[in-house]
Amino acid sequence: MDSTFVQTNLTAVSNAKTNSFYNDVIAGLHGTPKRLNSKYFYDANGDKLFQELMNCEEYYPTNCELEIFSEKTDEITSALIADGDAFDLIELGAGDAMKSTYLLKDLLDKKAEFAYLPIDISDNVISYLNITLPVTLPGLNIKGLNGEYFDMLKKAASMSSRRKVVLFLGSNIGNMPVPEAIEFCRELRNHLSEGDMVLIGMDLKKDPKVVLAAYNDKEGITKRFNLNLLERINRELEGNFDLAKFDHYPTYDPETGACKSYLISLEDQLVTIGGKETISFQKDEYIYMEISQKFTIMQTDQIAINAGFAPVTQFFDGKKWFVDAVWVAA
Ligand code: AVI
Repeated sequence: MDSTFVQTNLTAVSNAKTNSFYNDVIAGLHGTPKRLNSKYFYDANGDKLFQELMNCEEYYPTNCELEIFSEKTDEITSALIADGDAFDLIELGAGDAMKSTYLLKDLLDKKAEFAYLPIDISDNVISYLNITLPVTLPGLNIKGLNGEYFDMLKKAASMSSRRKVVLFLGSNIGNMPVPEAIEFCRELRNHLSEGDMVLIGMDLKKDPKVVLAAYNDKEGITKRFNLNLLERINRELEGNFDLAKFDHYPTYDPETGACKSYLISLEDQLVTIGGKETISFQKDEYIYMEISQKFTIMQTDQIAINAGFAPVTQFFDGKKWFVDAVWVAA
């Protein structure tokens, strides 16, 4: 293939990505209230900050889920193997696949017949997994898929007719408001067939002080994680946010389980984006940045049923702060 053609297409793809980022940012900041979509947190710097966050003292969800995967490996893989027929293990947003590596190793030890299909929006992540996992896990049949979740699920379905087991870990589902989370699970169900399974990680309601501290860490990593999106807008969309003029404000409502993060404008100010859009902020005005929903166990079952799944079993950490639930497509 002509290299100019490849380059032109790559530029077109990256322009399309930049355009939808730009359009979402402008629409969000012109809205009332102002908002930004937390899916844009994860540029290279955001990825690094999230890694730092996962290692910080207050951010418990990662450690809870790691405890479940390391201590209940045998029970989890037995549930996924079910009757023993071959399956595709598909992970949505695989990242470094640290948690799933526990399952992969155990499935290989049990000589289960499966292929691992990690899906991630980052092509760096997919290349990394495609290269490193077969070395650390000899015998692993891996085919990384780079793209949007549902596009890649469709692709996975066209590649094999084997039973599907989908991993959606880390309480990523909590970054959607509950109605959107149900809609997402319904769409997931529509991409699956009866008998396919989902293993979904969900953060649970707990002492409100513990939840709030996880999103208000002493080192200020969560603050930098939120401010990084403004920095990304400055860098990629020619914005001129002055980061020192915004503060991070997390809240947790124990009644609804909604943990929300805001950036607060510290003064009246004007921000320009892309050299042509001016956004005005009043002192104390907020930008709604992210929701990290916490669930009750009953709610997790209700979401499953609402979306066309039947809850099968649940795995908890010792403190019962986090659940990994197994659902089967009904
Ligand atoms: C990725 N997601 C589940 C994290 C969460 O807990 O909502 C993102 C995060 N935001 C602030 N800290 C962590």
